[in-house]
Amino acid sequence: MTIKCISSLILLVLPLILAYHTFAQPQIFDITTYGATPDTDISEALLNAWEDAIVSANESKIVIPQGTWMLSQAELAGPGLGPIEIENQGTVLANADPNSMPNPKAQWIAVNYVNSFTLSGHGVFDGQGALQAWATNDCNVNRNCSKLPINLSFNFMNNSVIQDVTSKDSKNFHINCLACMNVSFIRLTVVAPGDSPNTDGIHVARSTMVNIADSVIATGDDCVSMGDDLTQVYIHNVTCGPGHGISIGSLGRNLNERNISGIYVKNCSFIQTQNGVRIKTWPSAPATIILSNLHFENLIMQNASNPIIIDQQYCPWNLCNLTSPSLIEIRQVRIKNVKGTTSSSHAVKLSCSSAKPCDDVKIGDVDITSAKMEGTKLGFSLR
Ligand SMILES: *[C@@H]1O[C@H](CO)[C@@H](O)[C@H](O)[C@H]1NC(C)=O
Ligand SMILES: *[C@@H]1O[C@H](CO)[C@@H](O)[C@H](O)[C@H]1NC(C)=O
Ligand SMILES: *[C@@H]1O[C@H](CO)[C@@H](O)[C@H](O)[C@H]1NC(C)=O
Ligand SMILES: *[C@@H]1O[C@H](CO)[C@@H](O)[C@H](O)[C@H]1NC(C)=O
Ligand SMILES: *[C@@H]1O[C@H](CO)[C@@H](O)[C@H](O)[C@H]1NC(C)=O
Ligand SMILES: *[C@@H]1O[C@H](CO)[C@@H](O)[C@H](O)[C@H]1NC(C)=O
Ligand SMILES: *[C@@H]1O[C@H](CO)[C@@H](O)[C@H](O)[C@H]1NC(C)=O
Ligand SMILES: *[C@@H]1O[C@H](CO)[C@@H](O)[C@H](O)[C@H]1NC(C)=O
Ligand SMILES: *[C@@H]1O[C@H](CO)[C@@H](O)[C@H](O)[C@H]1NC(C)=O
Ligand SMILES: CC(=O)N[C@H]1CO[C@H](CO)[C@@H](O)[C@@H]1O
Repeated sequence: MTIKCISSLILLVLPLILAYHTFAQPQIFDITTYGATPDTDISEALLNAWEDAIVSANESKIVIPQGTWMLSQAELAGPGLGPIEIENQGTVLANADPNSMPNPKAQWIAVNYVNSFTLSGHGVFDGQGALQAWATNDCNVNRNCSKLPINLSFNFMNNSVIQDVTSKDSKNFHINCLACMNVSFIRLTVVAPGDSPNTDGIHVARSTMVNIADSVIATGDDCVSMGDDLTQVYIHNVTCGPGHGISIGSLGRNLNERNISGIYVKNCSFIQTQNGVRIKTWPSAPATIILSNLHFENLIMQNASNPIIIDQQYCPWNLCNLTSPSLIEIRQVRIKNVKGTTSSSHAVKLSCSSAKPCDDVKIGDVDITSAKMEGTKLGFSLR
């Protein structure tokens, strides 16, 4: 009786231990077992590994081993049955010529419709934008430009983490996150030269609960740019520079834009950047949305041109009509503890809309001095 009882207990517990064990050990999908070799395009091997991983109910891990790999393009779509990780230990190179990508209008690597996804490893995704693509990227001056691919594109993604990887020399935006919910970008390195066009570090829009933390972003455009329809965005301990700073906007040009609320930029440094934190909206533009609950705290500026700027007359290269003001309303802005130096003559520049004046803006403990005239403390520019 006792023996029978113990043995049935073992029979009951053993599968639980095995089940726990298989859950704790992810199933590995190494791209080299899918035929990836260093001198050929690994896109097919990666896609085949992905197809196997998403049908696995267990936790799965796709491994890109150490070495240099060529990847023409990959669109990895879920949903998967279980959590999926891609660990990049190597250097993944894009084709230098954007027109040699199978679909030049699509992203380089896109991961769409997944829940519980992790991108990890200390590898590099190298867009090789410098070789050919940047010369043709004129989206900064031409509204009708041909769009180059974004390097790493994450869309419709929930409860996921992108960590430790490096994105280098993207042909266009480095990383974007559209329609993401609870996605964290941690310990990333983004590098591109200060004069590379439109190479925004991380662009987020139409998302909620996005964390960007402990990252170093050096690029030719915004380090982080935020589009419309965002709530609960936390940007902590990001070092930006060179680059155009951390920006909300530009907004206003699209009538279907939606509100932004709850942006927290804290403990960030801006080194030789064009801006520190910036909110930019277009005049003579149709959108009437509200940007509220915006917090900028504990920021260090090292010769940033515009440490804090609200620019509701954002109109680069005269692409708009300044006579009709922006219709976007900015309210509940908190700016606290901003220190350092600027190359300009102001610490804070507020250029609010005459149609929708900024409301409830509180600024405290701003200590910015001129980088040119040492020790000269600077104040506000209001217009
Ligand atoms: C996946 O896990 C199940 C139990 O949870 C196990 O039976 C199966 O063998 C695992 N598959 C692989 C490929 O590890
Ligand atoms: C992400 O969450 C949203 C909202 O809960 C849900 O509609 C969507 O199906 C989820 N996506 C995935 C890929 O799980
Ligand atoms: C935009 O560019 C496309 C092709 O590149 C062209 O067909 C179209 O006419 C252009 N539109 C405008 C408004 O210039
Ligand atoms: C957010 O996602 C992480 C996994 O990346 C998960 O551990 C956490 O529970 C999620 N938070 C919420 C509120 O769903
Ligand atoms: C801030 O980020 C840097 C770069 O990733 C990291 O080395 C440092 O430890 C982080 N600081 C804190 C307080 O987490
Ligand atoms: C923006 O917020 C306002 C005030 O909360 C609300 O009335 C309006 O409908 C919102 N607009 C959109 C597009 O969600
Ligand atoms: C910012 O830094 C301060 C002091 O170094 C620290 O107390 C605080 O927890 C940090 N905040 C965030 C959100 O990292
Ligand atoms: C700008 O808009 C105003 C008022 O709508 C209009 O009178 C003017 O002609 C426009 N200017 C240009 C250059 O389009
Ligand atoms: C500050 O930045 C300006 C350009 O914005 C540059 O000309 C100047 O040399 C920089 N000064 C210092 C002290 O780095
Ligand atoms: C997103 C994106 O543009 N990534 C670029 C990253 O770099 C590769 C290589 O050039 C490009 O193809 C991608 O377009």
